[in-house]
Amino acid sequence: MANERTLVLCKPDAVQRGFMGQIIARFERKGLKVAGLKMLLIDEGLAARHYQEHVEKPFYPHLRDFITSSPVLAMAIEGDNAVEVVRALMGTTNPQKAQPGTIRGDFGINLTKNLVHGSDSSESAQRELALFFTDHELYEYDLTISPWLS
Ligand code: 3AN
Repeated sequence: MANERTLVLCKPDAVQRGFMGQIIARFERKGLKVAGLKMLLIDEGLAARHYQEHVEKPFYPHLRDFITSSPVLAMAIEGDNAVEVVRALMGTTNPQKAQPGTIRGDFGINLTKNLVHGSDSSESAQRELALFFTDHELYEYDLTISPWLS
Protein backbone atom coordinates (compact mmCIF):
# COMPACT_ATOMS: atom_id res chain seq x y z
CA MET A 1 0.00 0.00 0.00
CA ALA A 2 1.11 3.54 -0.68
CA ASN A 3 2.40 5.92 1.95
CA GLU A 4 -0.22 8.63 2.43
CA ARG A 5 -1.31 11.40 4.77
CA THR A 6 -4.71 11.93 6.31
CA LEU A 7 -6.32 14.69 8.38
CA VAL A 8 -7.34 13.83 11.93
CA LEU A 9 -9.12 16.24 14.25
CA CYS A 10 -9.39 15.83 18.00
CA LYS A 11 -12.80 17.51 18.22
CA PRO A 12 -13.82 19.92 21.03
CA ASP A 13 -15.06 17.08 23.25
CA ALA A 14 -11.69 15.29 23.01
CA VAL A 15 -9.81 18.46 23.96
CA GLN A 16 -12.21 19.29 26.81
CA ARG A 17 -12.16 15.75 28.21
CA GLY A 18 -8.35 15.52 28.16
CA PHE A 19 -8.05 12.82 25.49
CA MET A 20 -5.57 14.53 23.14
CA GLY A 21 -2.55 12.65 24.47
CA GLN A 22 -4.27 9.27 24.43
CA ILE A 23 -5.55 9.79 20.89
CA ILE A 24 -2.13 10.84 19.55
CA ALA A 25 -0.59 7.85 21.38
CA ARG A 26 -2.90 5.40 19.60
CA PHE A 27 -1.69 6.58 16.20
CA GLU A 28 1.95 6.58 17.31
CA ARG A 29 1.68 3.08 18.79
CA LYS A 30 0.21 1.84 15.51
CA GLY A 31 3.39 2.94 13.72
CA LEU A 32 1.91 6.03 12.10
CA LYS A 33 3.90 9.25 11.90
CA VAL A 34 2.76 12.73 12.98
CA ALA A 35 3.60 14.99 10.02
CA GLY A 36 1.88 18.10 11.41
CA LEU A 37 0.10 19.22 14.56
CA LYS A 38 -1.86 22.40 15.26
CA MET A 39 -4.44 23.66 17.77
CA LEU A 40 -7.05 26.06 16.43
CA LEU A 41 -10.57 27.36 16.87
CA ILE A 42 -12.64 26.47 13.79
CA ASP A 43 -14.80 29.37 12.58
CA GLU A 44 -18.08 29.05 10.66
CA GLY A 45 -16.39 29.46 7.28
CA LEU A 46 -13.86 26.69 7.90
CA ALA A 47 -16.61 24.46 9.34
CA ALA A 48 -18.64 24.87 6.13
CA ARG A 49 -15.61 24.14 3.91
CA HIS A 50 -14.55 21.16 5.97
CA TYR A 51 -18.05 19.66 6.15
CA GLN A 52 -19.04 20.68 2.61
CA GLU A 53 -20.97 17.45 1.98
CA HIS A 54 -23.02 17.92 5.18
CA VAL A 55 -23.86 21.66 4.99
CA GLU A 56 -27.39 21.03 3.68
CA LYS A 57 -28.17 18.21 6.08
CA PRO A 58 -30.60 18.69 8.99
CA PHE A 59 -27.95 17.92 11.59
CA TYR A 60 -25.47 20.46 10.20
CA PRO A 61 -26.38 23.47 12.44
CA HIS A 62 -25.85 21.29 15.50
CA LEU A 63 -22.58 19.89 14.09
CA ARG A 64 -21.38 23.45 13.21
CA ASP A 65 -22.21 24.79 16.69
CA PHE A 66 -20.34 21.88 18.27
CA ILE A 67 -17.22 21.97 16.08
CA THR A 68 -16.86 25.77 16.53
CA SER A 69 -17.56 25.70 20.30
CA SER A 70 -14.02 25.15 21.59
CA PRO A 71 -10.54 24.52 20.12
CA VAL A 72 -9.64 21.39 18.15
CA LEU A 73 -6.31 19.69 17.58
CA ALA A 74 -5.58 19.14 13.88
CA MET A 75 -3.11 16.42 12.93
CA ALA A 76 -1.59 15.25 9.69
CA ILE A 77 -1.05 11.51 10.18
CA GLU A 78 1.18 9.64 7.75
CA GLY A 79 1.83 5.99 6.98
CA ASP A 80 1.01 3.04 4.77
CA ASN A 81 -2.68 3.17 3.91
CA ALA A 82 -3.10 5.86 6.59
CA VAL A 83 -6.66 6.89 5.63
CA GLU A 84 -8.06 3.40 6.20
CA VAL A 85 -5.86 2.56 9.19
CA VAL A 86 -6.87 5.78 10.98
CA ARG A 87 -10.56 5.14 10.35
CA ALA A 88 -10.21 1.61 11.72
CA LEU A 89 -8.56 2.98 14.88
CA MET A 90 -11.33 5.62 15.23
CA GLY A 91 -14.26 3.18 14.93
CA THR A 92 -17.62 3.77 13.26
CA THR A 93 -19.30 7.21 13.28
CA ASN A 94 -21.79 6.28 16.02
CA PRO A 95 -19.80 5.61 19.23
CA GLN A 96 -22.73 3.67 20.66
CA LYS A 97 -22.16 1.07 17.92
CA ALA A 98 -18.38 1.36 17.58
CA GLN A 99 -16.22 -1.60 18.53
CA PRO A 100 -14.53 -1.59 21.93
CA GLY A 101 -10.83 -1.01 21.38
CA THR A 102 -11.49 1.84 18.96
CA ILE A 103 -11.27 5.49 20.05
CA ARG A 104 -15.00 6.08 19.58
CA GLY A 105 -15.95 2.66 20.95
CA ASP A 106 -13.95 3.21 24.12
CA PHE A 107 -14.61 6.90 24.82
CA GLY A 108 -17.23 8.38 22.44
CA ILE A 109 -20.64 9.60 23.59
CA ASN A 110 -22.95 10.10 20.58
CA LEU A 111 -23.03 11.02 16.86
CA THR A 112 -21.94 14.58 17.58
CA LYS A 113 -19.60 14.02 20.53
CA ASN A 114 -17.61 11.32 18.78
CA LEU A 115 -14.17 12.73 19.63
CA VAL A 116 -12.36 12.46 16.31
CA HIS A 117 -12.57 13.16 12.61
CA GLY A 118 -10.58 11.26 10.00
CA SER A 119 -10.66 11.87 6.24
CA ASP A 120 -12.71 9.25 4.39
CA SER A 121 -10.55 8.91 1.22
CA SER A 122 -7.18 9.99 -0.17
CA GLU A 123 -8.94 12.71 -2.17
CA SER A 124 -10.75 14.04 0.92
CA ALA A 125 -7.49 13.87 2.86
CA GLN A 126 -5.69 16.09 0.36
CA ARG A 127 -8.54 18.60 0.29
CA GLU A 128 -8.92 18.66 4.08
CA LEU A 129 -5.19 18.83 4.84
CA ALA A 130 -4.98 21.93 2.65
CA LEU A 131 -7.77 23.54 4.71
CA PHE A 132 -5.86 23.12 7.96
CA PHE A 133 -2.16 23.19 7.05
CA THR A 134 0.14 25.15 4.76
CA ASP A 135 2.88 23.13 3.01
CA HIS A 136 5.56 24.42 5.36
CA GLU A 137 3.57 23.23 8.40
CA LEU A 138 3.81 19.62 7.20
CA TYR A 139 7.13 17.90 7.87
CA GLU A 140 8.98 15.30 5.85
CA TYR A 141 11.34 13.41 8.10
CA ASP A 142 12.41 9.85 8.83
CA LEU A 143 11.63 8.05 12.04
CA THR A 144 14.70 6.12 13.16
CA ILE A 145 12.48 3.07 13.74
CA SER A 146 11.03 3.20 10.20
CA PRO A 147 12.64 -0.15 9.14
CA TRP A 148 10.39 -1.78 11.77
CA LEU A 149 7.23 -0.16 10.45
CA SER A 150 7.04 -1.44 6.87
P1 3AN B 1 -17.27 10.20 9.91
O1 3AN B 1 -16.81 11.33 10.79
O2 3AN B 1 -17.26 8.87 10.64
O3 3AN B 1 -16.57 10.14 8.57
P2 3AN B 1 -19.56 11.35 8.52
O4 3AN B 1 -18.62 11.90 7.50
O5 3AN B 1 -20.74 10.56 8.07
O6 3AN B 1 -18.80 10.46 9.62
O7 3AN B 1 -20.11 12.55 9.37
C1 3AN B 1 -19.32 13.64 9.68
C2 3AN B 1 -19.68 14.11 11.06
O8 3AN B 1 -21.00 14.57 11.08
C3 3AN B 1 -19.61 12.98 12.09
N1 3AN B 1 -18.29 12.83 12.66
C4 3AN B 1 -20.62 13.41 13.11
O9 3AN B 1 -20.01 14.25 14.07
C5 3AN B 1 -21.60 14.21 12.29
N2 3AN B 1 -22.80 13.46 12.00
C6 3AN B 1 -22.97 12.53 11.03
N3 3AN B 1 -24.21 12.04 11.04
C7 3AN B 1 -24.85 12.69 12.03
C8 3AN B 1 -26.18 12.65 12.55
N4 3AN B 1 -27.11 11.86 12.04
N5 3AN B 1 -26.46 13.46 13.59
C9 3AN B 1 -25.54 14.29 14.13
N6 3AN B 1 -24.27 14.38 13.68
C10 3AN B 1 -23.94 13.59 12.64
